[in-house]
Amino acid sequence: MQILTTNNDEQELIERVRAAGQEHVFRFWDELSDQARKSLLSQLREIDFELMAMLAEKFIQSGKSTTAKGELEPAEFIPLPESPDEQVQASLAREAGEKALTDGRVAAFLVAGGQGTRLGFHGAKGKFPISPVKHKSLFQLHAEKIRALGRKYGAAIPWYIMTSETNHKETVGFFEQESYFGLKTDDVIFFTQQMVPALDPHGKLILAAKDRIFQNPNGHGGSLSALKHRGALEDMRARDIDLIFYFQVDNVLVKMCDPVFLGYHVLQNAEMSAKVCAKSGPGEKVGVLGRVDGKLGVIEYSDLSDDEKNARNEDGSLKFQAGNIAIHAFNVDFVERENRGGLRLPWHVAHKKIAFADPLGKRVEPEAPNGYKFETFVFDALGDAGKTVFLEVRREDEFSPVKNKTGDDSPETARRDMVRQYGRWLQAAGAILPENVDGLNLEISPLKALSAEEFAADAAAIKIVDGLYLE
Ligand code: UD2
Repeated sequence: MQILTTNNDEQELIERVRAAGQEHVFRFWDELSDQARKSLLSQLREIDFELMAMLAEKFIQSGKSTTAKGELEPAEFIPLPESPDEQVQASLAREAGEKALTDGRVAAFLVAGGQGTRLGFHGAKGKFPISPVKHKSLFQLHAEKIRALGRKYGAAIPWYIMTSETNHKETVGFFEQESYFGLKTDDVIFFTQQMVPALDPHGKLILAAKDRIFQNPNGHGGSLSALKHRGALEDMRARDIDLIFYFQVDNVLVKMCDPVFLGYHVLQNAEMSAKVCAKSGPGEKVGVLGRVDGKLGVIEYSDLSDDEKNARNEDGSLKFQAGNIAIHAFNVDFVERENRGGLRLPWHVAHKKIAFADPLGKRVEPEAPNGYKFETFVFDALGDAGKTVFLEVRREDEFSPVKNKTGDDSPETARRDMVRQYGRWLQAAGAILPENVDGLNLEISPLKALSAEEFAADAAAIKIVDGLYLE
């Protein structure tokens, strides 16, 4: 096929595409308007063809569609504080974390570039209305926690939000529409992550439409390069911030910028840290923090054999028990270093159904997986950190993600877990509630209290919603 443009740059790009064996993306060239041609070329300009060739070779041509499993070992973590000494350590950590917050050294960082396909919600996942009474969105809950912390510590906590091309406009538009939920607009900074094309079983790019190549966000690992390349690290330095609290959009119980966690991270001179929750049982489908061939990281659920899943320590706890709840602390310097010479996180592959344009340009929804999507994962950076802290926290206080439409990790379980948390706070403050609060409709705004202690300290000021009876 002869494709000519009058522009030298464009001609050179077309030659590059051809040399990479991807000429088929011009299949509809003759039918495309000038604008559609420009759009196709601008997508192609951003594609790293060397990377795509490497991914095709590594994951498709070699016939290995999964990452090889190495020698697996569990990782050590700081357990929930029980002994007096552990409690002293935890309160020292809290002090150090609170000092970092008061000194304005901390930024909140939300990764919200994913597509949320499992939830079946059309739109940016953070817009999902989730709170039990007021139906506040995930974004609003996170925003109010950040506002409350800023107020409490008397220092701004800038909030960096990573989106992707799939939801950037919609996300920013939502914040504008909601007046940034009362946050200062200067303190909410949006930026996009990069996209990466998927490949078909022959290593070819997939046309999603006549003028569009199918691409997906490059995984939450892409947040580490986006922080650098979209100018967020520079912005943090200008604000004298050196600590980043990383969280995911779907966790309704996230303990925002938890001072105890940040404090352990600071006191132990860690570079990247993670929170863990004990797995609910051998079958729970979460990744566990551990070592793969000696290197710290997350062991995917699917990489553990049944024997490994069921293996127990002497005290009866699971050998691989440190469930990853995707909450991290990073030093700004560490993220900078990870980017030196280009981010080198390993790629992961998933065999997926990808809608494509047939030879007539008509969109086809395949019935079986027809392509390979690639992503990098943020936790793969753990092994690069000089020092890490893994801190165990209580699931009921800190982790309830909204991932699926129904069943586990769904809006229903997230609301249930919120109501249970508010119920515990109310009970601790002296409210008389039935033992099982699941049928109740409770909500406490993060602007009123962020913890049981704060709630109890100010219980009189709390407005109880939905007819809850207090004696
Ligand atoms: C992740 C972890 C899992 C466990 C769980 C906790 C992986 C592979 N697994 O599962 O071990 O810790 O979370 O909730 O990570 N995102 C982006 N850009 C992307 C992809 C994702 O910003 O390109 C964001 C997404 O918006 C969400 C978060 O990352 O906030 C989690 O993404 P996910 O839903 O794909 O991860 P999941 O549930 O498979």
